Amino acid sequence: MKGVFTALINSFDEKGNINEQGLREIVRYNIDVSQVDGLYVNGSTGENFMLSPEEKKKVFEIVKDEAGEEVELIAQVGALNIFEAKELAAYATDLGYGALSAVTPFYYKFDFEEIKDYYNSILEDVDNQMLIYSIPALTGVNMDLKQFGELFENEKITGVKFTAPDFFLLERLRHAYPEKLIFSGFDEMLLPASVLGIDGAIGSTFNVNGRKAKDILKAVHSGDLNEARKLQKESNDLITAILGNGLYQTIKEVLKDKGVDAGYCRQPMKKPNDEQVSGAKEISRTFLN
Ligand code: NAY
Repeated sequence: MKGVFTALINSFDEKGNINEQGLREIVRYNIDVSQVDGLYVNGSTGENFMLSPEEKKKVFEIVKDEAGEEVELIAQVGALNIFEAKELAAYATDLGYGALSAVTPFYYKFDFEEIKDYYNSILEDVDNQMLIYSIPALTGVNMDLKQFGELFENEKITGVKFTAPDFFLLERLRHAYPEKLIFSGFDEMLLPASVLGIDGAIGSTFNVNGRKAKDILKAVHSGDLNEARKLQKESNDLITAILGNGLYQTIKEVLKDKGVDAGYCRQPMKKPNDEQVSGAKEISRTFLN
């Protein structure tokens, strides 16, 4: 479980139903063209929190069927309904997912004891490893070094997907828990995170820019920081353009420009307007040739 993992985008048809063929094509593009080391399935980028439990299972199934053993697979199973989270954890484990991940419980202001209980409960009946999915900007849940340490006391919790621009905490975590896996979650900050010794990265833009992300990690590991800076600058030009044109819509439209049936987002996310469609085509041709 190391390297560059794509936070897999999902494909829906115009009515919002899962587009199985499109999802398969997205998986293939990530493996064959973006050449990532693994896929993070049913995360934020997969529009997970707008899916029913049955749809989440269907996505786990399709992705596993298409990817087989070609790349590592992480199943994001976090849900406010603890029974659902446990069921999804068992389901993905039976399918052969190499790791689970669960977003910190959100919306209600759960205290830390409740958060700890959530992770321990998800894991109690399942034989798999878990990466905590920490994304304070979207969940409002900020955990400190000591709290991560308490969660890590459960041996099945083998690491964290760290989606926060907090390099102080990232360094402290790396230093305090050298045996735990740390995946950084902001693609635009891959270089500074990798200098601090992360094990890998999980990101949305790797759907289309996975190879360059791998090259950034390679450059850092070989000590070529000038090359790493150049590649991060190029990636950030792309990421700036994607964010300015609408994140998920643009990734899908870029994939379509590459011949992948990436479909649409699910309501309440909007369909892209004409300007976004042409903007995405330009991004595809300017930055991703
Ligand atoms: C997920 O579960 O899909 C992720 O967390 C992916 C991580 C992304 N974070 C968010 C908030 O979307 O890849 C990043 C992000 O899209 C990228 O860095 C651009 O800001």
